[in-house]
Amino acid sequence: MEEQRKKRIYSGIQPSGIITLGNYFGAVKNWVELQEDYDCLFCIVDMHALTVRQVPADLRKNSLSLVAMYLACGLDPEKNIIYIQSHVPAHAELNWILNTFTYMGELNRMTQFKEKSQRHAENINAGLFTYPCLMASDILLYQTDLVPVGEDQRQHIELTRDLAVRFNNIYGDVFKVPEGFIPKAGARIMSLQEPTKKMSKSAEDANSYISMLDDPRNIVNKIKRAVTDSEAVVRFDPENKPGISNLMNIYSCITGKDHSAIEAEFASQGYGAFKSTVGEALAESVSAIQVKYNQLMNDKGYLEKLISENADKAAYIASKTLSKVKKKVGFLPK
Ligand code: ATP
Ligand code: LTN
Repeated sequence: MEEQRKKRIYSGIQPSGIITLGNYFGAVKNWVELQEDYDCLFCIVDMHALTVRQVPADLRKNSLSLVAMYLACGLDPEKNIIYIQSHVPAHAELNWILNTFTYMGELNRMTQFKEKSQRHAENINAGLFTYPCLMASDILLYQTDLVPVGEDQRQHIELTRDLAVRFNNIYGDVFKVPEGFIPKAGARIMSLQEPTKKMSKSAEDANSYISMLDDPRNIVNKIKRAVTDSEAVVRFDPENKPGISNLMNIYSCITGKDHSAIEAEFASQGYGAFKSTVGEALAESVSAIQVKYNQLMNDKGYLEKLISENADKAAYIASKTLSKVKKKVGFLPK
């Protein structure tokens, strides 16, 4: 029997800082689990990162660092195409075309746009507004089946699906209509200081997030300082106890234990003991990743060669979809 082609996965992270525990549990950890069964592309979306002003040297540094982090977390560079978005011009080209198929009203509804325009009131640029069109281009260029992301990206995936269907209805079957894949645990890790907001790598207060490169002692301290409540009972109740529930989610992601098992484990203990256990467990798993990360960062030549080769592989796949699209919309062949 003919072997069936594996389904394709596509996902990406912005090199807008060092990735946090939220990016790890919401995205990368799941990619690692899925990589065996799918044909995967994992992108460093540097063009998306430009929607917020970046220091050029830092953007370069963060981009290469994110490549190393992907590998350190367990993505296999032989099995997956790990590459930099700006190395493949097809993303920008499809983005333009999809802009012309997206309505202002659709983009106006995006909660990420609303949230980021509040946070960056001095720079509400057109790129921030059309950000979801570029994300749709990333996904649709590769005829993606599945997009593993955190909960905050659900709305963008819906828009991507709408655009694919809209385009296909006019021009025939050009794009595969992708599905989102949002994990059960870890899809929304919250800020340690304001547990009703999501943890974000570009937040101002470094105590609000745990960076994957934080010193292990600092991780333990940040968890100790995490905002909780005064009830002193370890109980899962995101509405009334967002801080404790967030720490329970984090602990659940590390250990695989469910909420009721965690409640039982800490039934007769206060928050102090619970926080130390979570902090220590976290510090241990993050420092194992850091050891690999540091080794990889000592061989920048290897990382640069990898992304250069992978850009060619990605560009080849992307070019097939892009040529089809150009033909359909009526561009004259060269
Ligand atoms: P920024 O702060 O620069 O906006 P971010 O930390 O929100 O960045 P992204 O690069 O936008 O991260 O997201 C990369 C991936 O991580 C996406 O799949 C996103 O859904 C996931 N993710 C981001 N934050 C969290 C979180 N707090 N919990 C779970 N998943 C998250
Ligand atoms: N918008 C995403 C990052 C992103 C992405 C993608 C995720 C850009 N392109 C394609 C999945 C597939 C975010 O997390 N902010």
